[in-house]
Amino acid sequence: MWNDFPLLPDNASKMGFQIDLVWWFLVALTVVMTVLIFAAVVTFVVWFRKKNDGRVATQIEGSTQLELLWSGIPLVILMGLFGWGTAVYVQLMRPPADVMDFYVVGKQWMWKVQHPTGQREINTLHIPVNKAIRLTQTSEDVIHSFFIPAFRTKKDVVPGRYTQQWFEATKLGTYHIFCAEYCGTKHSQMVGTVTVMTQDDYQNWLAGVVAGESPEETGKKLFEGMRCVSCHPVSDKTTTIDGAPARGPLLAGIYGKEVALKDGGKVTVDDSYIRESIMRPLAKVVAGFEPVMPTYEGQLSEEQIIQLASYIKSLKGSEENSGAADGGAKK
Ligand SMILES: [Cu+2]
Repeated sequence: MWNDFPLLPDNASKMGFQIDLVWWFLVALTVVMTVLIFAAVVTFVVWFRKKNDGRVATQIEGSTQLELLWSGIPLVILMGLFGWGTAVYVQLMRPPADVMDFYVVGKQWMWKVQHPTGQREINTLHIPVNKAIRLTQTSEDVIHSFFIPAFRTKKDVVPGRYTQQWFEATKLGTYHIFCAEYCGTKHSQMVGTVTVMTQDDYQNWLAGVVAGESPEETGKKLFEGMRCVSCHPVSDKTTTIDGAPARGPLLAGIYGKEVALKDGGKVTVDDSYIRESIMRPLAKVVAGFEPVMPTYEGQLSEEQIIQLASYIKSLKGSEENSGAADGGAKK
């Protein structure tokens, strides 16, 4: 019967054990301290109960040794815990280089997922085992939170920005996806499953789903359809496809680089910056260009913005020209 109510959910991810260890240590520390404190309270209540035996209270002036001891020991334990927790957190924030990029869009009340190869699914997520998976997530309406208890990962899904989380499943099986941020009347039904498959099964699964286009391919079409190409060069040229001088920065090879801004600041080109530049182009104008780009707010869905960003990410610049877009800022 107790197996029906496990203390912790299944642990099916690479980081799960380390996260659990920190958690168990915290629980154990809390239990030990609580027991010690309550034992002391009860003992002293009984031991020092007022008795009519004529004893007079003595004044105690404090003890430097004791003070040092009961400040020093907790300091060491808590700083250790801080260092340990930080080390695990840093790993959780830094996916390995060969990570697979999935996109998640939350909306009331469903999860829309797109695979790197273009397949889409709703409220289910199929992934290969022993492969690092990164989710880039955003919301079409309110704040949601994408939570896979078995992987010990959870990250808020926020409208107007991208959040990311990564995990590597280590155990085949099907696990719960929950929305962990109250998001309206059907919040409790905003659930799904993640299915961890062998590499072969995953390939078969992909083959069985109508792939559609990859985010990059759709992004390319959008980029041309929305006439982004009439201002932004996409190959290593300083002119647009029409041969006119570029009114916007060269996009080839720009992803992941730091660019200098008109106002003297700097920004690293990532999905968030691309999103901001599409929706609020005047917020951070690249040095050397005029603030002439119109906003595309209301004209693109979150999925389309993700597709545009994936396309821009896929544009590789050649070495000698890759500094042209960023005014020579460091690579
Ligand atoms: Cu939700």
